[in-house]
Amino acid sequence: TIEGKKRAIISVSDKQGIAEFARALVDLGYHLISTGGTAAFLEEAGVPVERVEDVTGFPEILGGRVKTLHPKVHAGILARDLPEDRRQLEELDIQPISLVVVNLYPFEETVARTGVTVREALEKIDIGGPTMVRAAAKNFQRVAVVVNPNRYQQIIQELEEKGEISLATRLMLAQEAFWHTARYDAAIAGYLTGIKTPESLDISPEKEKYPSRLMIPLVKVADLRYGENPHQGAAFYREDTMPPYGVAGARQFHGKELSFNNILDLNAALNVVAEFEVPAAVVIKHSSPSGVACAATLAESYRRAYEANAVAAYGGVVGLNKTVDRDTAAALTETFLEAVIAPAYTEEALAVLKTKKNLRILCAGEFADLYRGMDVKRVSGGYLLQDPDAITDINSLPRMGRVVTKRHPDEKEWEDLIFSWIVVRHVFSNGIVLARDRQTVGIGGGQVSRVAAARIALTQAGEKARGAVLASDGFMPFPDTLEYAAKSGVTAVIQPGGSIRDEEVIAAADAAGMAMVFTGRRHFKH
Ligand code: 93A
Repeated sequence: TIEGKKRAIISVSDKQGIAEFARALVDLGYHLISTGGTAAFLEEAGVPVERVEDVTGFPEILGGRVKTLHPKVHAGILARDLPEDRRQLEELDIQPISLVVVNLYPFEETVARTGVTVREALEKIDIGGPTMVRAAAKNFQRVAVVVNPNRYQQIIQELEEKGEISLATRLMLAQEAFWHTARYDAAIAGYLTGIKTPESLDISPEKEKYPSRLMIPLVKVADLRYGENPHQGAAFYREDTMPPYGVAGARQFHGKELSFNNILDLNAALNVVAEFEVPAAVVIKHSSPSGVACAATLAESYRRAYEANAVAAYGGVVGLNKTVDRDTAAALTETFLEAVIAPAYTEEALAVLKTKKNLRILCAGEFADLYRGMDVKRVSGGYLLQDPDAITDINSLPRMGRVVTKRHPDEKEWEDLIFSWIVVRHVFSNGIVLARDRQTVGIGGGQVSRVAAARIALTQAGEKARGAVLASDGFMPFPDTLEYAAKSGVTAVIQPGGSIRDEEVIAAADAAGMAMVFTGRRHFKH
């Protein structure tokens, strides 16, 4: 074949882990070639390397802009294992290279810093690195390319076990490499597109919040059996972050394969319970909460969330915001559920839950930062981007909210008003939530009139509406919803306010002896 001694070129900006990796390669019989900084780093670590200048017979020039851009390097990478290619390499005294280890100038990290000038950013556009990466990836039939330092260990292990990097691994590495350079170029294109004053390279361009071109790198998590309905094909993708996060980063411990709708419901479940500091539980059906509750213990929270609408909860998806203990697990196994998601589970709890053969058990880890980046919605021919509807600062609500009625909410009402205001954010508009003792007693959502949503919530609550509070995701355009609620025994209301008939609505609340809070902020959800 083409190979004599195995040759690897190593040229990395991120030097983490490279000394150990390079040493292991030398131990496996590789001859190493490196660019200036990498060579110095490896020599310092006592790893023998040959400088790329000594291979090319040409110095690194133009302040490093031209280091590896040379036929001795690129023919060494691109040569096929064909008689004609072998002959040409021999004729021109070019040694074949079988492993390329490159990570690029940190362009994204550089432009993410504030105050970086265009001139500085341009210097961080790597040319030689991606050229080697793309050449090696193109030639994956013979060459392996490593762009991701997380792969070093795996590569060494494979070399130790099999004596070579398999074709399957080389293909996988090539895929990773081209995604890597594609993303790299997208970041550069995005940055350059944001430059409005090309005359001066010595200013730092203002960062656009919504870029004029958008590229979101996504990684496939799994092909799904089907989509929302069995006749629709589907797959699940996650954002290309390390580590993965949110519902896309959750680990499944047990149960049947996740379905498309399970993932939507798990997402909704996570979003609701992540709002609460105290133990909280939610049951989700069709992306909507059927019941939400807080209590002193997680088990009690779950029971109350379930009982909030026991009919709907059958076959639901449950979200919990604390480590699931045995009591909670026991309660969860009492009925049929599709899936449960929580930050963690005790061993005992898992053992109990696993007695349900099909129950999908998901571990989400800590809930930090569920709302990273932009919220995206698809429309025909395009996408809408917006800031996520940020989590309400629960503690500031009583101060933020303005009491508009003669009577002020008492302490218990305040607690329920805050609770219901948090929940109503997660109900499709028009949304109405009735709550009592931090348990939803009626939820009306996805209605085309507010009064219809209120009717559904009040009918569902029945007697439980007595002494409950009401949250409305948008303002009440007429006093009708409020009058209807008062008649059913609702004592306090929270809503954005801002209708031209606010005065009439306030008068109706005063007439009924209700307390009402205006938040000044609405929470539509579509
Ligand atoms: O300026 S470059 O685009 N020109 C090159 O020929 C070249 N070859 C490798 N940058 C080049 N590299 C990059 O240098 C690599 O992608 C790597 O990020 C970096 C390693 O340089 P050093 O070994 O000197 O630290």
